[in-house]
Amino acid sequence: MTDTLSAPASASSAASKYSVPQERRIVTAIPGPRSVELHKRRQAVVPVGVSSVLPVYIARANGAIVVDVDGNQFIDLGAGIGVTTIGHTDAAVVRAAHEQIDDVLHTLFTVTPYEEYVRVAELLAEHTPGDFAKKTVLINAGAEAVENGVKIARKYTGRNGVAVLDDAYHGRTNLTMAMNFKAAPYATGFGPLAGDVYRAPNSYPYHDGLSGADAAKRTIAYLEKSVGAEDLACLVVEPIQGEGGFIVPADGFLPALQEWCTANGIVFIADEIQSGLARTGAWYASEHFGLVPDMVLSAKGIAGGLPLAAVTGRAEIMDCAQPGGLGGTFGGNPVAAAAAVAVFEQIAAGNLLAEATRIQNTLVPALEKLKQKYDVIGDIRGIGAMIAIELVAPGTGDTTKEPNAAAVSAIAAYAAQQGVILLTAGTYGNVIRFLPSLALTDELILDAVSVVDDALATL
Ligand code: PLZ
Repeated sequence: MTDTLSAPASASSAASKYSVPQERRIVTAIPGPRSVELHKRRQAVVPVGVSSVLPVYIARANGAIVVDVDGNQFIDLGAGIGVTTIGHTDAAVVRAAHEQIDDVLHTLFTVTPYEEYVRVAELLAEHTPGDFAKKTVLINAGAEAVENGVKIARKYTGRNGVAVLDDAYHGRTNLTMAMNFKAAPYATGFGPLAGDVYRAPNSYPYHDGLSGADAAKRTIAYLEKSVGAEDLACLVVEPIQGEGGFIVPADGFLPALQEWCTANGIVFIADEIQSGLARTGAWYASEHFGLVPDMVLSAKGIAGGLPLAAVTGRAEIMDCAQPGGLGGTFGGNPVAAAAAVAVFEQIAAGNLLAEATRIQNTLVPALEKLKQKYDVIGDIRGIGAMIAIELVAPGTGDTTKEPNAAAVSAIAAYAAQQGVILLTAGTYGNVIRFLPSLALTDELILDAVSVVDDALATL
């Protein structure tokens, strides 16, 4: 267990607490010689299906900076796809994990339990939206949280149907690959896919121009016609879609869907695996939309980089599963759970929700300036430390908004050479997402945006 806290992790106020200087520094070609060597070894023993965005091999990471084996320092605007939300190797998280390692590494909670699991469940009950009794099952990864959420919703409702939205991403397991919008690369050739999954139209304001109410009407009409509410166990939504390209739905869209779910006995599940845990300036992004989901799925940032995921839901729903029906060998591992407790404590003690808002307030105006200069930037959107730009073909921003995936690839490649790690996203691969850790200083934000500016200028 974590006991005492160190100084709060306020990024802007205490730069000196970092063990790695918070600056980018490129000292070799990218990738450097040692990375090239490691990549050769990897290619002999790791299948091509496991690809890497940038084949630089990382030796150390701290705050918002990763250091590769050749000594290059990168500004990390991906945070391991939204995992190291409170910063790489946050001191309090590392200390909590170390202490736990000395005490006990594993018992299996379903054989002989331990306090850390219970504490994480208490913290999730406290910080997920909704003022009612909640219970949590801990598992290892996001996809497993989705699997468990669906399985519990099916048992609770006695129904089979699972509704998801266009542009959604929910994982790489058999059920979740059927829930993703994109077949390639996630499902191509990996069938047969799970049945009883129904995909419905989304709210994507930049492209559909619909109000939230109209978009919800369309989604609901589609589901009522193509499945029927009485056959749906759950509707699973990402409050802000992650892999889909940080799509923020129009106001009122999600609350209307939730209202329809409640009226029809459908479990409303918020997949907050990417959007949750302080990412958007709230504990959970659902709060921005006034949503109180029946079930909330957490993973990624919850344990500061250790593997942990959670399904938190209304007690009466969660308790429908029979004893022995939920679990798994490593679910809620003591070290991961102790790290998660420290993450929750650091977010509260360091007022880190405000850091996400600070990042938005620095990053968005800087991107707006780029949008004035370059007409390939069609849209800037997102909340907190979850901001994206959508790139369109020149001259189409006010008309057809043609996806410009080539520009995205060129910008990401250029940025990597200059020491900035950028993640791409979007159904058409034409979105750059800024998903940094909350430790990212304003100085680093402006430095990274200047690199993106240069990249755009070279297009
Ligand atoms: N739900 C909303 O974002 C994971 C995928 C990385 P796991 N997104 C990153 C990759 O290429 O595999 C994600 C998500 C949302 C579910 C998941 C799945 O979480 O921990 O990767 O299983």
